[in-house]
Amino acid sequence: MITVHHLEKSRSHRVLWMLEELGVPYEIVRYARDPKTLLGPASLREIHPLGKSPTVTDDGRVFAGSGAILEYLVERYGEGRFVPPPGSDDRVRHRYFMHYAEGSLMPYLLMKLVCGRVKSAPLPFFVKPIARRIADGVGATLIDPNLQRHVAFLDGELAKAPYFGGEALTAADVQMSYPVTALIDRAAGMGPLDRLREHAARMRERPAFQRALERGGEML
Ligand SMILES: N[C@@H](CCC(=O)N[C@@H](CS)C(=O)NCC(=O)O)C(=O)O
Repeated sequence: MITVHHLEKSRSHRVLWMLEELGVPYEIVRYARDPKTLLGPASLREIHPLGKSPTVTDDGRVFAGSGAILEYLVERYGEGRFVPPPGSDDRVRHRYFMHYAEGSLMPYLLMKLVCGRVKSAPLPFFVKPIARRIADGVGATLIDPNLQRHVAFLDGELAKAPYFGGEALTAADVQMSYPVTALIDRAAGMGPLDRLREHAARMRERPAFQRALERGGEML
């Protein structure tokens, strides 16, 4: 039996959704975030040294990292589903978005989140304006211009094909669901979000996505 080590409101939703799409039975071990720091508990480090979620165990093997987990699940249980045919243009696009989600887009979304938290952190009054200035500076010079480019890029990609894996739903749409949801949440005013919103709504309507929400709770 597959076990998903599931941190509340996290990237781990993607793994539950993928398993629901595949129709593979699984059990969930739940972890709560620290209400102040939002970090996961130390007990996650007993499963994998990095202590991150999602982490999955299957047949005595331990897997961490959503992209690697999704690829493993599709390869082992997909029977050819959720990945475009080898050698096709869609396969190239699918692979790109499997890596782009965590490798290219998430770092800016995480920086945006951290800078927002720095600005609202309970700091001594004389430090607060300095911290705010640094966070605003990083936002204006690094984070926001990059997020604007990502929004424009993703809008263009969804104009070419309805899915991140091309013409049909693949694991790339599952992998992209978390950063797309975070982008819609954090990138208001940074460019055209309509196609991204439409994609997110279409994914959310899927019965498997809904079942994952019922079992694991909201992702953000
Ligand atoms: N690149 C990893 C990132 C994993 C990750 O950072 N997960 C977050 C939840 S979204 C986490 O475990 N945070 C808790 C912590 O850092 O203590 C993946 O795609 O799985």
